[in-house]
Amino acid sequence: MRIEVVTLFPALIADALRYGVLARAVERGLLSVGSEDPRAHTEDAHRTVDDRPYGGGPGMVLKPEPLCAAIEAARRRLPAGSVRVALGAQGEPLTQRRVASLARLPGLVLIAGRYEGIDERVMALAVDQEVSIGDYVLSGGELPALVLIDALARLLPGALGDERSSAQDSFADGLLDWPHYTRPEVYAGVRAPDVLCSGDHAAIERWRRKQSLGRTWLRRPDLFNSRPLDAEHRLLLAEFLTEQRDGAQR
Ligand code: 9D3
Repeated sequence: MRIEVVTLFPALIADALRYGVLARAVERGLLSVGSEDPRAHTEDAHRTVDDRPYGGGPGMVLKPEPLCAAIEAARRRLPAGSVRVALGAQGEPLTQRRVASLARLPGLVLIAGRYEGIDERVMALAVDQEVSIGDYVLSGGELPALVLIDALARLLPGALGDERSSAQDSFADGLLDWPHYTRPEVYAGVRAPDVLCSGDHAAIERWRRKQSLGRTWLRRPDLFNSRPLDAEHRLLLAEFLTEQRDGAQR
């Protein structure tokens, strides 16, 4: 997959690609990420990329001309069928479903906004979709672009190595992860659950599914809105809640 990031801070993008799964995906040729700086497309002496909002008010707005020129320059480096995605607080929420759908594309232009935002005519003329990473206020679209790139890279075949599969991820099946433990068996006076040390793989799998369901029920009940519980899940959840209550009394 080819990605071009339109950003006033290209170094921020390049630095983040030097670590972990992202670095490996780039090294293996599964992912390539370039950037395009709107400032390189200015023509005035001050290299102006922003201006005061029509109608007044605080903050600045990204000017259309340099931004559109940068988006076009980025797009010319990408294959046909590439999509332009702006990262913006007014966008549709980023979900695993959207990540999976974007991961099938040959190329993406990611447009990171700064200041109060992007001139709306750019949104209409040069952007295909706008995506937000959640309901909190950030200072620009670069970190959200990196969040999206990270989530995309994990879905590219070969990016994770053989031992892990993105199909096993939390959210891939709509539930939170189960709790994880490693050695020592007793830490700070707390034992790891016996079942995990038992070698009984069926029992371990059942325990993990129960924990996943229970945690999702307690922490993210909203995830069940689009995923009704079947009879087996209801049984596991009832067990979880009973064990939890008994544990709390001890
Ligand atoms: C007057 C209100 N504005 C400032 C408080 C709204 C506003 C403008 C620009 C809020 C955030 C931003 C910059 N944010 C992003 O570019 C952004 C973002 C975010 O803030 N939250 C979640 N996802 C994203 S994606 C891009």
